[in-house]
Parts: sequence; structure tokens; C-alpha cells
Amino acid sequence: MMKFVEMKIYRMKLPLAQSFSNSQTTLTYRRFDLVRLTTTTGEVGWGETVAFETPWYTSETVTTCHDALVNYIWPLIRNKEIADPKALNLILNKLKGHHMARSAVETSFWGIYAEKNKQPLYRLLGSDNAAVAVGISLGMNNLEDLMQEVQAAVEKGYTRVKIKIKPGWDILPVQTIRQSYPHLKLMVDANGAYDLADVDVFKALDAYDLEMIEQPIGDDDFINHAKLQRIIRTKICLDENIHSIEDVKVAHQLGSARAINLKWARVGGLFNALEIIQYCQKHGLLVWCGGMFESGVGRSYNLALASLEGLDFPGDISESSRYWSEDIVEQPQKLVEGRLLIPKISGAGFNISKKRVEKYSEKIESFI
Ligand code: OSB
Ligand code: MG
Repeated sequence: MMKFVEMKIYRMKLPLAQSFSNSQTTLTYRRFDLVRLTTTTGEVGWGETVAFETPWYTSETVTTCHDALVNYIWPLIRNKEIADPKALNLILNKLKGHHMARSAVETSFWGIYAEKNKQPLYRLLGSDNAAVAVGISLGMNNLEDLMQEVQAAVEKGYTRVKIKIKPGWDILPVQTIRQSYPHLKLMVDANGAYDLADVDVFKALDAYDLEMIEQPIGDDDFINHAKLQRIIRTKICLDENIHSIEDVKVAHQLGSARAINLKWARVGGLFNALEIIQYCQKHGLLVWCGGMFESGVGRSYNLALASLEGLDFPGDISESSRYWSEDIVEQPQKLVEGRLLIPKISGAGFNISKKRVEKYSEKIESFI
């Protein structure tokens, strides 16, 4: 049994090493809340809220996460006896939505729980694979720079490349990359920028042997994704559509997708993510680990998830230096022969750099 006695929130602003554009927005820095939970027996866990400052990806934002953490989540969990992640999730289920806010707390707790069990988190989740093959998600850029980025990614050893597309920027970059890299595991992500009237674009993309097309159509549209999936051969992968296992079931039953981009933050935590993995594997849906431009904290949880058996499709988990010139963990993930190595230490798999957290925090609050 454990009890939380304090929740600290560090409002962070981390500059990105390079800017990143997709069909919806351009990011040059990351603002988020770093959450530090302390138990009565002195264990400490760290998590982060991965929502963006504006609701371009999900309705949650940095501000709604902070509001939910302070006003709804902390009052639900403070001084409660909590045995394990399942018990915590039962409590958090009283809250509707706010998946990114709750999963900051939920992942922190998994770190504490793993520490208590004297195990690395990836082992606790059932994995014995500490070396995870990963991919890279490249933002929109002019063709020349994009080709250089693809080349650099391949040379570095990334085993799968994803590029961002939008109407007017789709067939040309795919065709150009394919000419130089006929066997590269390549895919595209539209972040919902198209609709079914654009079917000809997808018919054309169908010829390039893509691994999948991620979120071609708008956020909640299961019906039109199903219609499109019946027309094209390439797998459709859903990202923004998937907030819960119920969404995965709908996608599967309607035939809206054959792959799921799984992000623990979007589905409310690792516990829910594990359920989704089980469902996908049982029903023949390809499931793989997505990313949210997390700091080393969030990406440690991605890595633990991505190390699980059956998640061998390379995730959107690049090495730290691809995102940050300075990360806030003491073990910034580094690519070794196309793999990221999970530190074999008990707990969540990282130690926080207090110095860099202080350097990049705009505000620190304590709740008891
Ligand atoms: O659509 O998968 C996405 C980043 C932020 C928000 C949404 C997405 C992405 C990425 C990059 O594609 C993933 C990463 O490298 O962290
Ligand atoms: Mg996506």
C-alpha cells in the first residue's frame, strides 16, 4: 500500500533542437507540466503532461491538464491508500476524459511501483527486451532538406521513416523518397488533413508500398476511414481517433483501420495501453508505439511500452538529441545500431537532472 503526500508541478519550457511542422502546426519548443509525486514512505515518481499549448492535436491543452491535475486529480488521490496501478486506475476512472492529465500521474505511479518492486519498469510490464528498434517521424520541409533528413535517418540506423503530409504535399515527397530508397520502411501521417473526396490521392499513394497511412481523415471519423480502407490496399492507422479501447473496438468492427498508433497519454495511461495491446493482438490489428515529442521522462515510458513482445513495428521514439539540445534526464536516449537501450535500473528507467529541470522550469508549485 502506498499513499501520496505531495504533488509537485514544474511548468517546463524546453526549446526543440529543430522546429517540426505537420499539417496542423509548427512546434519550436515544448511547454508542459512535469509532475513529481511523493509517497509517505519517500518514494518519488515523475511524469509529464504531453498536451500542446493549443488544441490542434487533442482538445486537451497544457492549461486543461494543469486544471485537471490540481482541481480534480490531486483531490481524488491525495492521502488515499493505493495498492497497485490497477487500483489507481479504478480511482482515476471516476474522472471523465482528461487522459493526458491523468496519465502524467498514472505513469509516475508505475515508476514508483516498479521501484518498490525493485524492478525496471519494462520488466514489470512483462518485457525482457532492453534494446528497442525505433523509427523517426520527420516534419514537413522542402524536398531537398527532407531528402537529406531521410538520408541522415537511414545512416543513423532508424529502421522506419514516417513523413508528414497534407493536401498539396503528399505524392511528390513519397515518390521522391521511394526512388532513392525502394526498400525503406516508409509511411505517411496526415494528422487528419484530408477527407474522403481526396480518395484519388490515397489511390496514388497506394502504389508506393507504404507501411501504413496514419490518420488520413478527421479525428472522430470512423465511418469515412472505413470507406477509405475498403478502397485502398495500404493499411490505415488511426492516431487522433483513438482515446480508449472502445475506440479501438469500433475501428476494428467497422474496418476503419488495420493499425493503431498507441500513445499511453491519449488513452489515459499505461494500464489502459496494455489492455489495448491485448485486444489488438487478439484481433489481428497491428499496434505500435507513437510519440508526442516528450522529454526523456515521457519517452522512457514509451520505450518500456515499445519493448513489449508484439510491438516490434518500430515506434516514433527517436534519440534524445533529435528533439533536445539538453534533455531533463541523466540518461538521454542514444541510438546504437538502430536501437535505443533501456537502462537496467529499477524504477521508470531514468534519473531526473535536477539542474536542468530547474534551468528550464518557469514555475514550481507544491500541493499537499
Ligand atoms: O501525429 O504522431 C503524431 C508528434 C506530436 C504530436 C503528434 C504526432 C507527433 C509525431 C512525432 O509524429 C512523434 C515523436 O517523434 O515524438
Ligand atoms: Mg499521428
